Amino acid sequence: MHQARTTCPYCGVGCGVRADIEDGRLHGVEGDGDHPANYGRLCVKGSALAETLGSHGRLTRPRVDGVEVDWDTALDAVAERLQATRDTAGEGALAAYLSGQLLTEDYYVANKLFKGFLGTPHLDTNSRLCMASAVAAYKRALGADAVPCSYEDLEEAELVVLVGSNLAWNHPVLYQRLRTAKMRNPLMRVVVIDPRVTDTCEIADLYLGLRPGSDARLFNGLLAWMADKGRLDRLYLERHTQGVEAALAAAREDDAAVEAIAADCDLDPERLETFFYWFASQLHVVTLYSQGINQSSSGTDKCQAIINCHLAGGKIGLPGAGPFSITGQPNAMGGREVGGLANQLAAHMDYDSPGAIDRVTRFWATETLVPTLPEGPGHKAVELFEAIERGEVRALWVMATNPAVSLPDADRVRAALAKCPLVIVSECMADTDLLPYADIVLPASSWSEKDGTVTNSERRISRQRGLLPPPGEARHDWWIVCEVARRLGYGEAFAYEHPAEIFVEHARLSGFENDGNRIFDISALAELDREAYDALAPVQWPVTRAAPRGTTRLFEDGRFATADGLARLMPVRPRGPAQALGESRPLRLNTGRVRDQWHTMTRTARAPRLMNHRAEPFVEITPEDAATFGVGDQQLARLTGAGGEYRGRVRLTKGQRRGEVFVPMHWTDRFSGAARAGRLLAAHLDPISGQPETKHGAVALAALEVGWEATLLMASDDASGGEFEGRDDGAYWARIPLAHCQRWQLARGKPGEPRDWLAWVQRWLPTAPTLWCDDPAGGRLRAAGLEDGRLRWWLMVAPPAELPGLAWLDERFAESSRGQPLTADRRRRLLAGCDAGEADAGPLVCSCHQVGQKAIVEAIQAGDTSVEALGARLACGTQCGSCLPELKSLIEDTAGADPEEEDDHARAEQAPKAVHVA
Ligand SMILES: Nc1nc2c(c(=O)[nH]1)N[C@H]1C(S)=C(S)[C@@H](COP(=O)(O)OP(=O)(O)OC[C@H]3O[C@@H](n4cnc5c(=O)[nH]c(N)nc54)[C@H](O)[C@@H]3O)O[C@H]1N2
Ligand SMILES: Nc1nc2c(c(=O)[nH]1)N[C@H]1C(S)=C(S)[C@@H](COP(=O)(O)OP(=O)(O)OC[C@H]3O[C@@H](n4cnc5c(=O)[nH]c(N)nc54)[C@H](O)[C@@H]3O)O[C@H]1N2
Ligand code: SF4
Ligand SMILES: [Mo]
Repeated sequence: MHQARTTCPYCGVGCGVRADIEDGRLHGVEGDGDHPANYGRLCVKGSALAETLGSHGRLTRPRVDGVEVDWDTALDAVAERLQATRDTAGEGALAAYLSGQLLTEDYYVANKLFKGFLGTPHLDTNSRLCMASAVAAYKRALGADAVPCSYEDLEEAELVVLVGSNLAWNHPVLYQRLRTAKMRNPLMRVVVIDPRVTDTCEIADLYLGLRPGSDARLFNGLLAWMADKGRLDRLYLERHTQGVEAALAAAREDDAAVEAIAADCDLDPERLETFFYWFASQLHVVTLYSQGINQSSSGTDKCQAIINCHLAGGKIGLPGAGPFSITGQPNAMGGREVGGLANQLAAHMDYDSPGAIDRVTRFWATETLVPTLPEGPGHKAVELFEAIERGEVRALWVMATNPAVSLPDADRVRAALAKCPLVIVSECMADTDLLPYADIVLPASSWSEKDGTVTNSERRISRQRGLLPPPGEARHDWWIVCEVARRLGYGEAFAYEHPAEIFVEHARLSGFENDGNRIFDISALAELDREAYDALAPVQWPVTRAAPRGTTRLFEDGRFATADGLARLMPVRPRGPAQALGESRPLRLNTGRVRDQWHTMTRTARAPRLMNHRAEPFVEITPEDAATFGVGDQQLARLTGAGGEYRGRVRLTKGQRRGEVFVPMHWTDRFSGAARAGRLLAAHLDPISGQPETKHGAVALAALEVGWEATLLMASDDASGGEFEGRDDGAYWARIPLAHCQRWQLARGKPGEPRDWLAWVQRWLPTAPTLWCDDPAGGRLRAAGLEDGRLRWWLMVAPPAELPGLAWLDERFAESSRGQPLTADRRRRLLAGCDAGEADAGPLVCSCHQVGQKAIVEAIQAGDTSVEALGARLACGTQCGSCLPELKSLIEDTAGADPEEEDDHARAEQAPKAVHVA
């Protein structure tokens, strides 16, 4: 057994991981105590990494037109077809769509090939759906896409404002760091600004549950308030910025009275003014913002409104201060560094940066090529698919992202993909919603196999190391790109033998004719040899001769990356969501993430314990709205939006605002019949960044009327999914992988219709029922199929609330797959689904130690009314800590329930501490 060090492939925190390797297998992971992003911590997704590996379900052979081929044939086909498209339709017909989950080296060569050698500007990335507005605002305000802060600034701040970020679920390790810092510093305050009460509110001193989309009004209001109360840092503004007067004038175009702002944002004026006062009276303020700000048709302005307030108060370039855009994907930042957005060229140079086209042309030595470098920006993600729809773009290469799911108006995207004459997909997994649209499928290596670098949210470059060989014929993304480049005749420019060589070239370009003009400069790393690259310790850019050990904080001298060194405050005029509510679609749709899943679930759904926290697609809504729309808790509902329908299970929550619903972004056609959030959203874009408005849809809600519901468990080798998978049959199904079987949650028929389930079910069960217990009058059935005494399937027709805990049954499937027949006693208990006297654990709360809600509630009732006491008794919450907020709210609900308090909003909005406004 040996331990290797690498980096987690999920979120932008970029945690260091130590992996135990033995006999060519990865046995387990733990947090790397020396990595400055996490100092040994990992969240539940990171700690489950070992469970998501294995060659099962992986793509292992290239495919051309549906036929498995060898690599030479596949690479020849890619090169020939790209060349043919370029010959007939011009270079502008070629496009690539990349991802913040590629490594920097993959990204660099793809960008170099498409923009530099194929001569097309149409190379964009899924970061367009994620970071584009944050990037645009940083560039406009600070002169460069440069996150000023570090994680330690969150710990050193006196006030941390979390805007549109559910940090507890989406950047859990950073959240834990903040939580610990807050415990150590009782003076630190945390404000959460989010229309939803999330687990992040656990550490909030003040929660502002604002009207969706009203953030710019709120921060404009703050700017005006600071000016009115004499809280601007006049000296800082004068020396280091320009534009404050215009920004203030724009902010004052709306009524600047606190009451008026509060009314527009639907907030309590006293609480709002408390926030204003806290912000204005502290110098050490970090405002951390994420998709609640970015995923908006006015996201750039919202980011700017936040940055304006920081500049106006001089709260930037100091320890514990700054506007901190947190990145989502592990290498969204690295993609921005190489120029992976369609409006960028390379290494933080845009097409309109003075001399950039000429400089990059010389660096890549593409002077003699026809065509040479593109002259201006290409299509941004949503526009790219519109260009495909119009037939202008005719060849698309997608790497490490799933536009058939994650783009808004996703069915239209699917139609465009279906029409596109050449779709090439580089992917690790064998079964995704995108692959059916691919003419050429290229199997890529994945985390633990890939070798290169990623950059996290605080500009820290870390090595992700290749520890295991890829399964089958899967190959590294950078290698695939270079092989295609060679076949197109560009072999010399792509003759890399190792990612170290690519990284060094990227580092050289960052310093090439830089002269201090581009803040992204890692030229001190351009000398790394392969050994030094392999050993590279995490380091924050810029890394230059002047700062060889990296840079913790930017703009400490008050000089910004603009030509005159001054930061820009900009006038912001608040705009509401572009997707309008109306009679036919009266509810505001919010979409986002859940704690234990990653995006389209291709990896996280492979770890059964990560499926338990939220097993099915859902719709969160207040009890009042549910009553109005005639849907009940745990019943099925349908949402109708701009591009189609979404079906999921209702979860009543008091943390939601009235008139709003929340759905997860994760489910695809692989996991449910109609549960793609992207179908509900219209594609409205920010005019500057091109980022789509995926947080503010408009939907109608109705109950999904069904005749009966069932749960079917099938042995994993029977569960091909053939009957449902990929199909929307108008009813409801969801697939939930368990450790040793597949669970299908089904609903069919019409209320009052004769229950035809036996006939319906038997059609596709692998064997006839061996045991059954029928209650037609009650509409209930339990049945099981055995073969040679081994369990093949188990069925219960009943509402899922009646399900026994499934761990016992899953264990019986495990025995059966080992060839062990059921004991007579267990056979008798089979329809009950548990051993005599065994209790069901209830919904899973702690994924690490698999502790269910029932045990926790019982322990609380028995007197364990603190998270520490629960941890001591049940071990829940003692490993990664991701469930601590949930434990706390269970304690509040069970032990501390105050009957006067009617909802979570009321609880989160407890009256603020006394406010003294100077
Ligand atoms: N578990 C998990 N973690 C992840 C990911 C994952 O898939 N799963 N993905 C990673 C990626 S790529 C990203 S980009 C990040 C995203 O991280 P976050 O931005 O934290 O995630 P979201 O859940 O998309 O949205 C954040 C919050 O914005 C709120 N919001 C909605 N509308 C508004 C509004 O108008 N104003 C304000 N102020 N808030 C609003 C939502 O209610 C939600 O709680 O997470 C990363 N981490
Ligand atoms: N409604 C709604 N939509 C959203 C969002 C939202 O909040 N709401 N958030 C948006 C945001 S912020 C983001 S970042 C996107 C994310 O959306 P996507 O990028 O579409 O989602 P992923 O599931 O991460 O897709 C990555 C794919 O690449 C594969 N893959 C993983 N590693 C590799 C690799 O190394 N090489 C290759 N070739 N393939 C690999 C995975 O198996 C997976 O199929 O979704 C966006 N869409
Ligand atoms: S917080 Fe969790 S998902 Fe994010 S990098 Fe760390 S371990 Fe991975
Ligand atoms: Mo993202």
